Amino acid sequence: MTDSKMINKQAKLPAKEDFSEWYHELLTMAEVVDNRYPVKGMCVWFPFGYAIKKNVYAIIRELLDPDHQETQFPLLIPENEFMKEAQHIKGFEEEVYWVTSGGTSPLDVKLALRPTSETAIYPMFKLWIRSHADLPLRIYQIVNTFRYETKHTRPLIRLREITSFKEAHTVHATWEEAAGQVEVAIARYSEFYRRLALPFLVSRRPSWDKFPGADYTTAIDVIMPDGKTLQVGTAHHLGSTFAKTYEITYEAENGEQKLVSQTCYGISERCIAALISVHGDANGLALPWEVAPTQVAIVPILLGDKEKVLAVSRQLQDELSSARVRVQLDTSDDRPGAKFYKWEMKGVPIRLEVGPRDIEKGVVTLVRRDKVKKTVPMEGLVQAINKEAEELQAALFAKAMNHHEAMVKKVVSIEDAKVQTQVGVALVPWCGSVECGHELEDRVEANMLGEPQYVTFPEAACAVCGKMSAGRTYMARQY
Ligand code: 5CA
Ligand code: ZN
Repeated sequence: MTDSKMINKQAKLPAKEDFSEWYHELLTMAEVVDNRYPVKGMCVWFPFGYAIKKNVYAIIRELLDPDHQETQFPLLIPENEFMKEAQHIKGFEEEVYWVTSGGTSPLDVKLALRPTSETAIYPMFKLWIRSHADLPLRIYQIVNTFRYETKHTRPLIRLREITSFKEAHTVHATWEEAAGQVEVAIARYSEFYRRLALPFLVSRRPSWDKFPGADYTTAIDVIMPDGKTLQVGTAHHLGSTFAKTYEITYEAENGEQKLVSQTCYGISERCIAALISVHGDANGLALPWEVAPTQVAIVPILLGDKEKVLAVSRQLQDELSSARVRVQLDTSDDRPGAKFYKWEMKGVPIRLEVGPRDIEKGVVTLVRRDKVKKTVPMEGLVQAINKEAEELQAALFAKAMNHHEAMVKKVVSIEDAKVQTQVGVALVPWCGSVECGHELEDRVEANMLGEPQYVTFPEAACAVCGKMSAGRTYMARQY
């Protein structure tokens, strides 16, 4: 099923140290996405990659569904609605694809392909929201969006068609309540990335890098193997900017008409880019149990009584699938070595090898994707596998966390920040002024991710002006 004949299986993966090449090759060899589609910035999901995506987005849905409603809005946005919010237009106008004709007839009103859906959704919010009883309102959709990106495009990382844009939009009676929702969003995203065993940074983007139209933006970044950061989620406090533009008001309990406060927060398939990049290794993908399309691969070692080996393998397969484990029995003609290689490439968390001698002893050989190898009794196999899956999750996280921690260094000067951002993330004392911020970015030649959230620091001298403050900023080269 996942063993398609689309790709040459003999090829060897480049070293992970050559991150960019490794990443591109791996996406093809493991059959995640095919980048050969003849439109720049648009990729095809292989069925196997799509299965990973479904499992990953099932977690997002599970985390949002208790208090958000899933919905779907149209892809096309009329020019007059799109052009209403000035800051938003300024942020996106160079990135919008336009539909200008229907067949051979020019359209009266041009239609934008959504780069994100504020301007599609908020005119409808105006119609939906009447009174305080309609608030808070929390919706989300998972859709494709289009951005005419001019920076170098990369599969899953910088796309012109983002196929899996999860955007949540919430509406509140007060600014404070909306601020609380931003915290909720970050908490949900944090839980999401923990379940993917991925460490991350949370920071408040500097004012010049916030979402167009937002009061502020809080972002989540993952540190990639090459030390550059990937923004894998953002939550924006929109204040009443869009409420003013789209006249979204509600009747308060005292009868007064008031402007709403809003938030929006988004995640794209960049989360899968991070998952692949952080956990993958020289042998291919390494997928956390929860998102692996195949969780256990059984490889029969066909020596001696082959029928017996196959029969026992099938029995184990049945036992595992009745325990809701996603299991595949590999009965292809490949030699065992080729099968091991293939399942490792696909990131399968656990491989079971079943041979005649094991059967005699009532055991199987269990090999985890992190190379831990054990002999386990067939009796109680399901429990043993669940335990190994948990340990593997912890091991993946610990390995990722080691890398993450090694990648972040505190520095005191611009020179040290410059050195550190060549290899990772620098934590730099910053007084918080816009002037010092710009000067930092210019002289360090890296981006400011902004102020770390949920941590405090002792006073230190701003790396630019020397003023003492408790302020800090992360700096990094960004994808
Ligand atoms: N409306 C808001 C919140 S839904 C919004 O559009 N925010 S955003 O512009 O920050 O995008 C949300 C997330 O999508 C980003 O944090 C980033 O992780 C991801 N993203 C943005 N542009 C791209 C792109 N070209 N390709 C892949 N992912 C992208
Ligand atoms: Zn300063």
